[in-house]
Amino acid sequence: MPRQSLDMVNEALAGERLALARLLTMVENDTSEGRAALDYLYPHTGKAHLVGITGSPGTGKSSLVNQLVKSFRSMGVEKVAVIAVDPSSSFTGGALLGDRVRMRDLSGDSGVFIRSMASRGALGGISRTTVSVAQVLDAVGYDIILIETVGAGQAEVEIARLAHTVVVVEAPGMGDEIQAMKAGILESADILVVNKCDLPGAERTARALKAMVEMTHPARPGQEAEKALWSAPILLACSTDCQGVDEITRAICAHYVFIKSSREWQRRDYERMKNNLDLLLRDLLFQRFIQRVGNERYQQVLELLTDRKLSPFEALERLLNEG
Ligand SMILES: Nc1nc2c(ncn2[C@@H]2O[C@H](COP(=O)(O)OP(=O)(O)OP(=O)(O)O)[C@@H](O)[C@H]2O)c(=O)[nH]1
Ligand SMILES: [Mg+2]
Repeated sequence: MPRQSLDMVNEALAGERLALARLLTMVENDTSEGRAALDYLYPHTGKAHLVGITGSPGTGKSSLVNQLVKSFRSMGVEKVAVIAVDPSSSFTGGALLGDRVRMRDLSGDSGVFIRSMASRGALGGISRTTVSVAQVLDAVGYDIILIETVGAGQAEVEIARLAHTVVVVEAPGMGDEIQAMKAGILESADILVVNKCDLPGAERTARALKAMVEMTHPARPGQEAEKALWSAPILLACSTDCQGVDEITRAICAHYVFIKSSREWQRRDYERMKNNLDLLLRDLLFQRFIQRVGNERYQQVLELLTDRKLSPFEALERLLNEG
């Protein structure tokens, strides 16, 4: 690693915020220095509790994250980091700015570090760069890392693969039944929050969720023992006036204790590492393959495919024969 990068990494390890921010940019841009820094830092990872906060747009995730950070800090957690993954920002930048403003009241706290990042857009892009950024924050000593993503279908699944604890945030009056039908979300939720409980219909949403959870998590015989022991609590909160926030913090801590005392922590770590390695491998093999075949040839075959002159399997066969 170049001397300059090594200095930056060591400064970040020593708690220098500017060095950390620069390091994260390198890692996010996936530069060779960024990769070398991650290699160097990797032995320091594995301690942080990664908490995913997901849910439909506008349910109040950022507001809640803001309150959760304060709650963790007042409980005595020394270092809390936030990664706000914002798919919409690549188009407008607006939502990102909103988050910055909302989180401004945390910026005076030296125990808090906030990182907003635009998702890469590419398949698996959210998780790959987010995994790396989380690893850096873990390595430099952040105890809890809250990762906010907007739940747009695939994102919940990705966040579930990324985090130790998944908090799904819903809000009343957003088509409860339809929302709850997104069973994939409920499958991956460790904690469910009905935020905006100051608005009418919160209790009804909570009941609808409860019914859905009972349907998707029936206590089946033969189910993994660890899974059967944790049933996702459904908590009401109002993040604009702090109501119910400490209960969520406590539930997150209780889930931490649960996964640490069972085999869940290792299982999730393994899943996370495997998923990340598979993504890296797929990316690399694809890139190598395209290099060998040539992008032009790839486009030609793609055109034959779209013109219905080749079927997908025939296209595959042709590329493989040439690669
Ligand atoms: N009434 C009420 N409004 C809330 C509450 N929490 C957040 N809001 C408002 O809901 C709007 C969206 O809040 P955000 O925290 O940005 O929601 P988000 O889920 O992060 O939004 P995206 O990141 O864009 O998906 C804002 O206008 C908040 O002020 C709440 O508990 N009650
Ligand atoms: Mg947000």
